[in-house]
Amino acid sequence: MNAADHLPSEVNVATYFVDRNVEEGRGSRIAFICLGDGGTRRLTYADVQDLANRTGNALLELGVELEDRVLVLCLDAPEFLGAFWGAIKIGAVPVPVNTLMRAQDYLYFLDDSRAKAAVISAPLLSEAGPILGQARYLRHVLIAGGAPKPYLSFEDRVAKASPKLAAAATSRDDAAFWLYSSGSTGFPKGAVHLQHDMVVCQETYAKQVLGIRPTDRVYSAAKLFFAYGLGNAGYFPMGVGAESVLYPGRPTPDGVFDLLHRERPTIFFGVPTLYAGMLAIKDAERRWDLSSLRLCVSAGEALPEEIYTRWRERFGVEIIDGIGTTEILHIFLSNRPGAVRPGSSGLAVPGYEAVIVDEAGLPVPRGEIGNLRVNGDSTMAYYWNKHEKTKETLHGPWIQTGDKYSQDADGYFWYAGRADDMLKVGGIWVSPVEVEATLIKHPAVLEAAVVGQEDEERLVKPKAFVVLKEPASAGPALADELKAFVKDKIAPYKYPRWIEFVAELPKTATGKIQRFKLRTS
Ligand code: 3UK
Repeated sequence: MNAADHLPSEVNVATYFVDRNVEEGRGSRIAFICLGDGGTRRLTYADVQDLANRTGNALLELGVELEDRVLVLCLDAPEFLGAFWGAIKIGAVPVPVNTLMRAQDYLYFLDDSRAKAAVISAPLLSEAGPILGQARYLRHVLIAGGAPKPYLSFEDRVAKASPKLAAAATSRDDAAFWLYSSGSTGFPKGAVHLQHDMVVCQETYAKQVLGIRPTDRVYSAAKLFFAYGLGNAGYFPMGVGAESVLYPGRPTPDGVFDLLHRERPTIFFGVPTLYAGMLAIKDAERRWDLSSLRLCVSAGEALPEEIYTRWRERFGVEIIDGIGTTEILHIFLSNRPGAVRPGSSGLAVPGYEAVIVDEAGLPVPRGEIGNLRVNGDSTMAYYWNKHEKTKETLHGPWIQTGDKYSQDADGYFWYAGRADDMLKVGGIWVSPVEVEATLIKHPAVLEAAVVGQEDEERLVKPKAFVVLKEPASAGPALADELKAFVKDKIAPYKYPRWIEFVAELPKTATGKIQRFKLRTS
């Protein structure tokens, strides 16, 4: 799908996803069911419009202007919706960021994006608070859910702001929002998405693969700050006036079963690690009623065939595996409901083309492994301030995803690993280089190499090979200490699940660690 053929040149995407629901008579329908410690809050489509308008006006009053970035460090709660859609409606650019990161990561996001304002959920302030004073361009911080001094209260500002707001006259090709994507080396890259990108994902994957409709109620365990969750729980249901259940807490297997049982969604979006964790619960199919589900979706990393089969046997519903990236915004290769080829990533989503190319960019013969390239109109415009990375990634209308793939005789795509050393752990990026750099900070460690290793569910987790300064100190106690050390220093999900002490690491003649020699899977 080419957005230019479907959208007028002047578009503000908040009008499409927020205002249109009210204009078309869906104002009194439920849009979001926001679960939380203080009870459940239901927002109608009119409430979402009111919240977006007021938040947009509150940002305008603080001096946020067209094209200014607004950091969105929010849980899956109303403030995310207000900040995201309010910023877009005034032509500013929301930048949702991962709520599992550490203070130094937030300082980088703030300085790299030059965000003038930030909206932060109160529980995340303990991590981000210490660096807010150091951010060079940040002028205003709105805290939702209780603002300690000197911060502004999101709720107070929003309550006082006008509920009337005309959308800024942005073009179809103006920046609408950014999402950060991590690489194996260097800092995360801000993928700049345009006003039309969410509309493209809505019209292609959401409508044509999921067949999303107004009677659906969705729940996504992947949070709104991920490109995956933003579509699943945010703009997909909004695009058709459906309902979305938002839960601000951590999605544990038990907790998710409870939620599915109680809230009765029709579509559930998860990641393979979560499906594996849920399958590990004995008698789950007798303890919880999942009969409301018409579809389950998996993305973030490849879904092993075994998980697909066991889930269908026990819960009677299929898991549709599809691959998406932050740069392409959502899923572009996917299985189809009723026509799943277990273990594969399926076929190209209508509106996208995919090819597998060699190192010279030429198509490889059918059946051979090569680099995946995708052509579709939801692809980012570029990486912010990362011109070289942009050129390596974008090739005219095509984007190289960094994945190795092959295609079978029927055209199905099969994942064959990454072209770089990056790991997907529970659907979230882990850079081996960052974990190694952290391990080396421990006084006992001389050198470290981190690779992916499959666990008993065939899902990849980080494993560290460590050379000690004093080899005699090797043992389970030191291994535990190193794991805790990494958890304390960087985002905890990145810690190595296994540590193997070795005498030396395989290296090239120039001293570069050969991670591929340490990989067993
Ligand atoms: C890997 C998969 C095999 C692959 C995402 C759905 O995961 C998303 O975006 P990210 O930018 O990561 C992208 C990378 O993750 N991957 C994702 N899904 C699969 N590998 N099978 C899969 N089904 O390496 C890809 O390049 O975090 C997922 C929707 C939107 C997204 N952004």
